[in-house]
Order: sequence, then C-alpha cells, then structure tokens
Amino acid sequence: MKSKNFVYRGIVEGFYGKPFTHEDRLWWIENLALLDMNVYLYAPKDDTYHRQRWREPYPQSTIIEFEELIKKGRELGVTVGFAISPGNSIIYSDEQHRRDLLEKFRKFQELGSTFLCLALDDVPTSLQNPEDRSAYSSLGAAHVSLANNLQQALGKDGVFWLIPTDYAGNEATDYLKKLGKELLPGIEVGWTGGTVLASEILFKEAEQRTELLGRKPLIWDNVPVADGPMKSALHLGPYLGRDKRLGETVSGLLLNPMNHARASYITISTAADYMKNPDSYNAEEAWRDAVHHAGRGAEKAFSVFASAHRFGPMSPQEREPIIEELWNQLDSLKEVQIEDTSDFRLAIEDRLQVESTLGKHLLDRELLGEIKPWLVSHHTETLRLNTACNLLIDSLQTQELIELLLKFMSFESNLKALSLPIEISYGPRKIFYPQLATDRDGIASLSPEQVLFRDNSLVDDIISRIEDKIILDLTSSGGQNN
Ligand code: LTM
Repeated sequence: MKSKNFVYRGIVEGFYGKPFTHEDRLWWIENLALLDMNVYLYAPKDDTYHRQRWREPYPQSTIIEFEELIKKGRELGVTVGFAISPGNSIIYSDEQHRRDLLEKFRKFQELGSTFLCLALDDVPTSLQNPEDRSAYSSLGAAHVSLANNLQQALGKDGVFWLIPTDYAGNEATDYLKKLGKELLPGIEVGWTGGTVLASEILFKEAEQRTELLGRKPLIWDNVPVADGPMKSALHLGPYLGRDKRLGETVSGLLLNPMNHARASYITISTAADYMKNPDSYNAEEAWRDAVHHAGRGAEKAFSVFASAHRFGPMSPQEREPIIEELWNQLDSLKEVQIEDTSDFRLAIEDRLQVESTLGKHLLDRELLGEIKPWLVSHHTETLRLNTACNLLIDSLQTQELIELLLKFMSFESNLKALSLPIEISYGPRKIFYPQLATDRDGIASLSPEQVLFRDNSLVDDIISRIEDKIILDLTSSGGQNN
C-alpha cells in the first residue's frame, strides 16, 4: 500500500562522526526504493564542505560521486538531496557570503538535485556579528531573510527545507513565531519532536507545531542515530512511539541513521512499515521481518543478537526481553531446583554461540564489520552471565558451605578477569542522551525526557541478584547448606 500522508519518506545522513561511504549511500538508495521511501538527504555534520568550509566548492571527485547518487536515485524513484550548514561562520548580511551559498546550492541543482536544505541546527542561537546585529532585529529575522532569498533565487520547482535553530521542543519561541509569519509558504521546516531524540511524537504536539509554523513540519527524526555521547550504543530496536495520525499533520519523516549504515536498516525498515499504514503497523512483526532480512544466512543468531540491542530513546526499558523474562520466572520461585534453571541456561548457551555463528554465516559482511565491537561486548557480557548462572547451579548442588565459599571466591575472580566492555549490550551501565530543548530564544535547556541512564545493565542486575542469594546462603545457614 502506498503511503497516503507522508509525502517525504526517507533518511537524512545528518549525524556527527564518520560519514557514510559512497557505497553505503548507493546501498541505501537501493534499499529506500525497496522500502517505498523516496528521499535521501546528504547532510553529514563532519563533511567539512558541508559545514566548516561551506563557502568552498566540493572537489571534482566528490561531485562525480554526487552525480552518481542523483542518477541512481532518479532511476529508482528516490530524490537525492543536499544540505549546507553555514551557520557557524556566515555573516547573514554579507552579500558575498550569500552569493557563495547560492552558488553552492546551484551546483547541486546543476547536477540534477531537486531537494535542497539549509541546515541551521547546532549553530549560535543569537547574532554573533556586529554588522548582523545592526542589519537584523533577531536571529529569526536573519534566517527568514536568508531562507526566503535562497528559495526565490533557486526557484520553486524543487523542495527547499530549512532546519531552524529552534528545531526541538514544543515551545512557541519568538524565533519560531517569526518563521511562521514571514517564511515563504513553499519552504519546508524541520522539527525533531518534543526533544532532540523523541521517545514519542504525539499528534497534538505536531498539530501545534503546524499551527505555529503555518505549515506542516517535515520531521527530522533522530532515530536510530547514536553519535556523540551515544556512540557506545547500537540501536537495533523497532520504530516506536509515533502517533498513528501523525501523517495528517506533518509533510514527512526523514530518519537520521547511526554511523553504521547497514545496522540502521532495522529501525528504518520498521519506520517504512509504519509510514505505509500507521493504523495496522505492528512494531514486533515489522521488527522480526527487518531482523530476518538483515540477518540473512544466520537469521536466528542475528535475531538473538539484535534482541540484546533494542535499548534506545524510543525503548528505554528494553534490555533483552527473552533473558529478562526467563530470569524473572526463575527469580520469582521460592525455592529453585536444578531443573528450573534449564531454559535460562540454554538461552545463555545459545547466546554464547552468536559471535562465532554470525562470523561464519552472516551474508552481509559489511554489517558484520559494523557490529563487530558489539559482538565482542555481547559475548563478554554473555560470558559474565554464564559465569553467574554456573554459580547459581553450583550453589544448588553444593552441600558444604566451605565448598560454596570457595566457588564464590573463584567466581568473583573470574568475573574480574572479564573486563567490562565499553560498548553496550543487554542495556547500559551508563549513557547520556543529549536531550536538549531550546525552550526560549537563546536559552538551551534539557527536556523532561530521561537524559542519563545509569546502572541499567540486565547482566549486572542478574549477577547482583545471584551474588545476593549466595551471600545470604553463606551468612544465614549457620554452617549448613540446604
Ligand atoms: O537533530 C538535528 C537537527 N541536529 C543534530 C544531529 O545532527 C545529530 O545527529 C543529532 C543526534 O546527536 N542531534 C542533533 O541535534
């Protein structure tokens, strides 16, 4: 079924850190087409020609690649767009700066692109230059003038998308009011939802933003991105928390991937399903399909691996549903018998095979390369879990307390030998999500979303519970086990 509401569906390569490779981009354009998505926007923050050296033309070798992307997109029905982010150094009132910017955009048009974006996110929130301060009454006035000017000069045939400096939050700032009143009606405006990495985007919030901007926002959705302080996370969860009626009041949804092109497929593919039909969207079914597709050659092992990496801004409760459920069943028993531990033990054994099975059989070797650090963390954390599970089983079989004490001592030293991974598997020990919301002009503040997740590792929780149980055995049984 074709999407009725979301005019623009796709991705914005808009993260910090190492940009995608040219091959990644070609791969994504093909996959967007297969997912019935229609936009690929090039906006990598750490491409110096996109941001720092925005006045300089792209080198010819890059231009050739851009041409190829546009051509491939045209063949497959995917519009390849380009963003420039001049806000850190532009003098808005400087005619030469404006001409340079227009030139840079015109080059993309010459190459055949019909989707251009002026990205003014993460730049100073007030006018920095004395000439600008005398030319404009506010940052909003400067941005309206620049964007209107560019859109008029570039013509109305293509899409022109402005990412405003107040791109996150629900506050009706003076800056946004100005944009709403004075921006030319054909200009699309970006919004990331109630915060930078929105756990949910409600219909009412989007409707308010539509009213404020005088047009439907085009959402820059910061999932599954994991840049900056989130780099230790691998966001493999499904697309969640977006209102069923969102399509009525936004012009589209472009998702910002992780630096890992292939691994981002899971969330993006489920988002494509959501956009096809939000009413019938089933996140779990879509997730299973996406994981099955990405994990070709080693479907079961990949699904087990992906289950331990569902934690993210849209699913902050998720650590590893199967292990968590099996553990809760075991933990709820008054007296644990050896046979009660078998499902839990088997699930851990399954997980111990994941790294080598994927290494041998996963067909997508690029994906394998991307997830390598998390294969290591997944394996190490599973070994820790396994060590704790063995201790639990030992404790059920050990009659002599001295024997149990020795086993406990050796368990603690074995655990120490398994150093704690930096990458996150089975939920985070600590991670900071930069949930900024510009609530008022020039003043940045944290949004009410949870920003810091601490002590949220399922493996640590399980180990602690098993340790507590053994210590209780050792201290309360007065010399007699059982
Ligand atoms: O979200 C926007 C509009 N800008 C930046 C992105 O470039 C960045 O990838 C994400 C996640 O860190 N946050 C932003 O604010």
